[in-house]
Amino acid sequence: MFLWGTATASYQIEGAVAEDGRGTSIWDTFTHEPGRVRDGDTGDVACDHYHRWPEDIALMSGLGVNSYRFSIAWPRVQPDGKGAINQAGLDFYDRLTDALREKDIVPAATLFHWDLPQTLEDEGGWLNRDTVYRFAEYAAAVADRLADRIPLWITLNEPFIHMVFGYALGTHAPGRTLVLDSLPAAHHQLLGHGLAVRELRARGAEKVLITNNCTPVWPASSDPADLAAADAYDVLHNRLFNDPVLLGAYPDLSAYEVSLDCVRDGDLELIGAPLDGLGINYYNPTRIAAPTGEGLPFEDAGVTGYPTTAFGWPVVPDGLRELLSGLKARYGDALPPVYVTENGCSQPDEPGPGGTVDDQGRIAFLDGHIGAVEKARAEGVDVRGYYVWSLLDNFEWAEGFSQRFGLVHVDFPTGTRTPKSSYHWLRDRISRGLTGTPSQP
Ligand code: GBH
Repeated sequence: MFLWGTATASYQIEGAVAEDGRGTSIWDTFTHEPGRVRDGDTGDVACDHYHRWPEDIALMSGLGVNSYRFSIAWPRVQPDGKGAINQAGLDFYDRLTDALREKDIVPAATLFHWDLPQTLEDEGGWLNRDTVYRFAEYAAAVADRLADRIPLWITLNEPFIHMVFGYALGTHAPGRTLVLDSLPAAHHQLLGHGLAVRELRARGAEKVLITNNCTPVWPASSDPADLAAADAYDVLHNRLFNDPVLLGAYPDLSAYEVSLDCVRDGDLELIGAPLDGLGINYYNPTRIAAPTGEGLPFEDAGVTGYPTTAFGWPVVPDGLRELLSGLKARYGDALPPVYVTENGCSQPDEPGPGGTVDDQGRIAFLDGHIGAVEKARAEGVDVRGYYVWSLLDNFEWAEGFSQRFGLVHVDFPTGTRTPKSSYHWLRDRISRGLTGTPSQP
């Protein structure tokens, strides 16, 4: 069964940050520091999904999806990131899981979508190897409670973005600006992934994945310097995260003045444990040129000549086909089935007559990208799922509520939900199925 879904993340939709014993995460801290997030927005209330989840499940049911990717907030489960398990926090995901199953919607749970307990950040966060063992403990606690009913697990969401925005550039929590000294955050997240795989499997989890955000890398020209720069970028963005989980080895990092001396014997065996799938999030390709100054071995040359989303990101549906086929070409038999765990676009807030939201741009975006999945499948890539980011307009990290990715419009702060034109279009598109597969569900 091809999985058609929508995706969300705990901090971006839940709100209820002080309820039922939830602890503080790095995003609570970060959003309450002046100047970090556009307009001072926070996830304190967000979409109030913590209270409105029955309505959100009804929306998914009406949309006709057969899966829902959500994330579990570590600080709800373990308020201090270690020690006692807060069953009241797990109760929320327990209710959600059962209600989804009742509607024949396959729950797909992500264990970590960036909301690290603040207590762990105070001890170094993902730069500290101890966080890896805390993550394994948390994974075990979640699996103890839910592995019997959640068939699809994703250990981490986009460890690259968490490392770069959170630890290298500081535009996301925890707001550190270590540039290339952030690399241990990559290795420790990946090792946490490896240990979590073991805990999930020990508790009978049916399918275990990791989600990496991947981008096709386009050299700005055929000049050897641009080609070398593009290769260096591909290593940092894509291969640093895909190679160790699929091949059990890090790529050659010699283009960078970095050391991975935090890697210990046995780590890569854990990181390279077999997976049941690779989750990939795709937004756009990246065009890379040789550096003009000191520092990094590449420069972002910008993709031009394509329409852009409200965020300014280029819309290149064929980039998804290129990415999927490229993964197959690089990893061959080592590539497990692929799930597109996020794809979507932000659009301006355009309320129309009678409370409607006519987001034709999103319809064109989704139509093109679903077509790209069909083409990749025709080229032999085993793609098993497609999740739209996102079900709801939500808290878009450093951009607060200014970027809207939802199939469903959310009026902030009242929380009123209104399905957009894309919601109705997608319901029809799902019912037509993918080429080469019987119609869904
Ligand atoms: C995902 O990250 C996250 O998983 C999700 O939480 C988030 O809400 C969603 O995407 C939307 O942002 O400057 O043109 O080269 C996506 C990571 C990083 C992908 C920035 C696009 C830059 C585009 N994104 N990237 S461009």
